[in-house]
Amino acid sequence: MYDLILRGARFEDAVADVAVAGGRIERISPRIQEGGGREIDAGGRLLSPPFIESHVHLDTTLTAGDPRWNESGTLFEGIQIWSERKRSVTREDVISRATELLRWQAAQGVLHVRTHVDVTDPDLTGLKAMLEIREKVRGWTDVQIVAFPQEGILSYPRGTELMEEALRLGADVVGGIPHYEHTREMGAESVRESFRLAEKHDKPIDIHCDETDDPESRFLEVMAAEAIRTGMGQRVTASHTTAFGSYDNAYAFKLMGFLTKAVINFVANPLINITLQGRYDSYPKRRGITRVKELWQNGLNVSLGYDDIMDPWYPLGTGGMLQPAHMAVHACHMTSREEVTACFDMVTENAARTLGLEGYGIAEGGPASFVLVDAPDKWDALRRLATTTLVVRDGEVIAEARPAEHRLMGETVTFQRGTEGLGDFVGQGSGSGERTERG
Ligand code: 17E
Ligand code: FE2
Repeated sequence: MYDLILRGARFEDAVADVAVAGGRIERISPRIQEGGGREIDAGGRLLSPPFIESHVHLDTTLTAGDPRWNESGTLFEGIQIWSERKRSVTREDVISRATELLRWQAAQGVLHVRTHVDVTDPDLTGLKAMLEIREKVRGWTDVQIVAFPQEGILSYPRGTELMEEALRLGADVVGGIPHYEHTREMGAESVRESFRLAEKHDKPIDIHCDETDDPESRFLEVMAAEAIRTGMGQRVTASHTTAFGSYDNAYAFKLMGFLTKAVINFVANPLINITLQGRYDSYPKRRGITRVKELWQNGLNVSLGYDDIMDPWYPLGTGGMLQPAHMAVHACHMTSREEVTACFDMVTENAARTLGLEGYGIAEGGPASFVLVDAPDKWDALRRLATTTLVVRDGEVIAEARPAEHRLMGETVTFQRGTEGLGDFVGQGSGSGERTERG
C-alpha cells in the first residue's frame, strides 16, 4: 500500500505512474496496479524535480518604494537606497518579508533557495534573522545563506570581521563583491580574502563578480586562478559576471579557456541584469548579461536566479523560476529547441549542481520531492510560462494550483500547440488534476 500515487505523469519522454511511500519514490512504472492512500491524476503533465532558486536576496525583498523608488534604475542607486533602508531593518521586518517570499516560491514549486544576505551591518540583524528563518522553514523548504558583503569586504569598516562573525554564526556560503571595492587592487585582494575564509571555514563560495558593464572589470580571472590554485572549482560560483558580456572577444576567448580549467559554476540573473545594466549607454544599449550561451556551449555549469523580487533593484516579480528562464531565452538568444530546454534545466538540475545538492532528481528510492507543471514538456512549460499545479515535498502534498481557465464565446482556449509531443497531455479544463481519495 502506497501513501500517494501519481497517475500518468510525463517523465523522460514517457508517461508513467509514480508511487510514493514513507517520503520516498518507491516505483516509477508505466502502470502501477496497486492503489494508494491518495491518488492524483497528473493528466500527462510534466513531472520535474523541484525548481531551485540559486540566487536571490531575501533580506531586501518586498521593500520596493521604501524609503524611495530607484529612479535611475542603476545597481548603484539600488545599493544607496538599501543602505538607507538597512538602518531601520529589524529582526521582525526581515522575518516577515523573507518568509513571505519563501511562501511565494514554495507555492510555485521552488523548494531550494540560496539567498545572499548583506553582512555589511555592524549588528548583522538581517543575517541573524535569516538564520532563524532557515531553521523555522526546514520542514518545507531548504535555505542556504551566503554571507554577502554588499558594501565591500575591504572597503567597509571591519568587513572581514563581519564576514567571519557571519560564518561563525552559521552562514553556509562565503560571498564577495570585488567590483565594488574601492580600488582594483582591493577587488583582487577581496577575492583572495573570500577564498581564505572559505578554506578556513570549509565553506563553498558564491561571489557577486564583475556586475558592471565596465569591460575593465576583470575579477572573474582572479576567481578562476584561485579556484585552480585551491582545487575548489565545483564549490565555487561566480554570480552575475555581466562584464563578461562587454569584454573584447580576444580577452573573452582566453578567459573561457581558463574557466574550463577552473570548472566553477555560474549564475546569471537575466531579469535583473537586463534591467540594471546598460543604464549608462545611449544607443545601441548593451544587454549587460554574461555569456550564458557560450558558457553552456563550453560545458560549464550555468544556473539562473531571480535575484530580486520587489526591492531597490527590481520593482516587479513573484519568485517563479520560469520567469528568469523565459528572460534567458530572449536576452541570451537561447531559442533553438535544445536551448529552450536547457534554460529549463538552468532552474532545476544545473542549479542543484551550483548549490551542491545531494539526492536531487526523480528516481526510485530517492526522496519524493517533485512538481507537476501544466505542460507536456520543458519547452512548452517555458513557452506558456505554465503553472506549477502540484508541489510534493518528502511525500507530502504542500501546494496545489489550478491553471487559469480562458473562455472565449463559450469555448475553452488552451493555448496548446497542435504539434508533436502532446501525447496524453490533457491540459487545462477537462478535469485534469482532479483527485480521488481512497481508503
Ligand atoms: N546587490 C548587488 O550588488 N547586486 C545585485 N544585483 C543586487 C543586490 C540585487
Ligand atoms: Fe545578486
